Amino acid sequence: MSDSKDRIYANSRGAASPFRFDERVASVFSDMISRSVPSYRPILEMLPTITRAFKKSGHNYYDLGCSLGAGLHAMAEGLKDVDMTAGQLTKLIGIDNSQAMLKRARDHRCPYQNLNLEYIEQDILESEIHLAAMVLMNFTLQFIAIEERKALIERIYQGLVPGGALLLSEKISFSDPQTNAFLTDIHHRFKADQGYSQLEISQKRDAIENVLIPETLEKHTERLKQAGFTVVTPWMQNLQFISILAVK
Ligand code: GEK
Repeated sequence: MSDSKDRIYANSRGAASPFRFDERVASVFSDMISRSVPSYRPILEMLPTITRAFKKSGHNYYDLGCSLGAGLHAMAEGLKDVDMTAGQLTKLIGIDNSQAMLKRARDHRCPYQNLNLEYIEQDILESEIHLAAMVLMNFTLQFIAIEERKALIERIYQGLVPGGALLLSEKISFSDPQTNAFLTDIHHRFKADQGYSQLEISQKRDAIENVLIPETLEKHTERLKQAGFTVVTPWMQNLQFISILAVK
């Protein structure tokens, strides 16, 4: 996994071109997301424990929008002592439509023999999800067009076995503009504390606008409940970055 430093927005770029998950971003992605999303590392740290709570041998574990595979490897850590049932491997499947991300993800080998790790280059709107004990969408739904989100969540629900879980992390918005303004200000201060300049912060904000579309927690909760999830609860929040556990 790369630990190159993110300097993509360090120099003035004129008019912002929209943010893309290309080779440049993939090469600094670990550093970029860790210094931009305050709950990213704590979520990965808890993932092995959460995955163990949904451990089922011979079932599938998906990471939709897996980027470099950090979430998939954290799930593998939680499943490292899973039993093999009649030779049936527990499968971990990472899906992403960025070739640059997957090229790097594939270089990172899984150390556990009882697990089968596989990466698929595909649009998650077209991916097949079946016999899933757990589906992770760690900051990916926010990049999917709003009108596509309901069908995707319903498809994930259909692909999960009863008792299976969706772990959904998202940047959220708030219906109250003052709350939005305060948290945005604190988030920009967090990024400055992580070493980003004001130019980097404002150029990244312009590039990501219209690419990352946040929704409110209420909207996410309503959609998940409508899809059929019985338990829907936030389990982690730091500023506007939230992670929700939804159980079928
Ligand atoms: C992590 N989960 O490190 N189909 C497939 N992949 C997509 C699509 C799509 N339609 N849209 C976006 N992506 C990761 C971090 S990053 C979050 C996830 C961020 C992919 C995109 O290529 C990128 O790799 C990922 O979703 C979003 O835990 O950058 O804020």
